[in-house]
Amino acid sequence: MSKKDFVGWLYDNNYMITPKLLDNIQDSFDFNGFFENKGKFLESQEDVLMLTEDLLKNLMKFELKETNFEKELDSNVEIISNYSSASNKKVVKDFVMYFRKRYEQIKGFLLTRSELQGVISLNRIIKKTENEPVALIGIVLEKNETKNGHFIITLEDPTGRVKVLIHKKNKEMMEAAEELVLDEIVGVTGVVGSDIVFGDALIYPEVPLKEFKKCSDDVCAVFTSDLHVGSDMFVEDDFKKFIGWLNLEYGDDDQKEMARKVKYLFIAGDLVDGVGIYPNQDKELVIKDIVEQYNKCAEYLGKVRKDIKIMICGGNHDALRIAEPQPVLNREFAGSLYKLENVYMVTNPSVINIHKVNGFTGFNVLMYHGYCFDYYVNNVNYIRMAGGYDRADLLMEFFLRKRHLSPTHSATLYMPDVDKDPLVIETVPDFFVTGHVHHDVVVKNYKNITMIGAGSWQKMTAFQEKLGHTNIIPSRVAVVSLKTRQVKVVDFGKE
Ligand code: D5M
Ligand code: FE
Ligand code: ZN
Repeated sequence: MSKKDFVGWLYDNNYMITPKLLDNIQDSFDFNGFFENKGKFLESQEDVLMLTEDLLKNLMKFELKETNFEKELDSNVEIISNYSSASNKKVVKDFVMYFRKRYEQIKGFLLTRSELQGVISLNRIIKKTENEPVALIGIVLEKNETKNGHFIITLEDPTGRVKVLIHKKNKEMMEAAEELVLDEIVGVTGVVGSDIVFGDALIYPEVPLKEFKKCSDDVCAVFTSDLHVGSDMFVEDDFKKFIGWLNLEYGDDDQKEMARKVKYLFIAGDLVDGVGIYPNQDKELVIKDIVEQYNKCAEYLGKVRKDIKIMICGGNHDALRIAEPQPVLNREFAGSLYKLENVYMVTNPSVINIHKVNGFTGFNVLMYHGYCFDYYVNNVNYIRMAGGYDRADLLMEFFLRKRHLSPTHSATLYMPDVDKDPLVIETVPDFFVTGHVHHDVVVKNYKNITMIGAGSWQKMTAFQEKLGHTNIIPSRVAVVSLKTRQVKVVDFGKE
């Protein structure tokens, strides 16, 4: 029996041998003799361990600590919330229903707040006498600053409308009002005036403090986004290093040790650069055919170790409708990605539960590309002033407080064709990952939710430069230990 036959026998019997160990088996080894004595007793993983240790002891100088025969760790992926489109036809009635559903969903979150116990519908305010305290819930129809520096907001619910005055001396309420945007649903407490309510406090639906979950397995999840395969600015060499790292072929010992623990890889949209996405894009494409772009993408992702589960959603560059929620990638164009057995296609947005194994309840990951960020960076003052696109963390906090991924109607196109608003943040996640911005990776904890503004794999394009995006930093990924919840940012753009 040859070395090759030996390996074949191991595979046939579902035993694994590491390439390193194999390299260390000398060709002069007496395989036949070995099988006569040992081979027939091989029945379990432990037997293989014995066998290989025996091999090692007998055959070569080899440091045992370098071998890796740990029990293969379990992994698991369940898609908790995936949008399924029933129809692409939309009529005005659907939009009315859509807003009504959103109102009911977010009202549900607000009603858990103690300040809003005893909330009344807006048509009942006229029955109240002046100076009586009230609690209200409504959609923000208007927000205006008066010449004296106060805010007046108009709230609407299914029964009526009311104006609320936010006095500039009420610092806390003024600060909260800074981030109030049109069409969002909020609670207000105050006292009744004539034709107006004098506001005391503004209450956002907000996420509750989350349990800071950790699992006992020493496994990691990697978060990235915006590959833009097909673009002449796609950083192919860096991306190859990243794939090499995942496959334990690249990096120093510590980095390889980290890579070995990776079981989950999230990619938050813009897998390819697409075709005809912005004016004169074709001049910046090295692959001009959308199917070829996805094929190339699948070629890279197809090299990733199969025990790493890859979750993919679409972005505004993918060959999909731009309206959110976006369905899973199109099979016709991205068929090559569908062929990869470790790929899970999810909608944008979606909630995915990972690592529900051995009695552990798993982690919920909210994944959203973030196309609507453009609107909020430009329209929410405090985010723009704090750094705009550099502050994906502020954007993510903003959405978590509002329990909605795009509260303002005009910020994103959306499809009102389901029985609830799929952009409402219903599940409070353990991880919230977004892409789109292409600036540096941002990681922040908010109420024990790990927020990750994932990085990109595309250098600054001429189009982005024209838009003023000069702070584009590709080739960095966030690696999260699910055991410790520590996050490391690994840079593949060096050298
Ligand atoms: O987005 C890449 C980057 O370019 C991201 O930071 C947003 C920015 N971008 C893209 N389109 C626009 C528009 N229309 N206005 C402002 N900023 C924009 P990507 O989705 O990869 O093209
Ligand atoms: Fe992008
Ligand atoms: Zn994008």
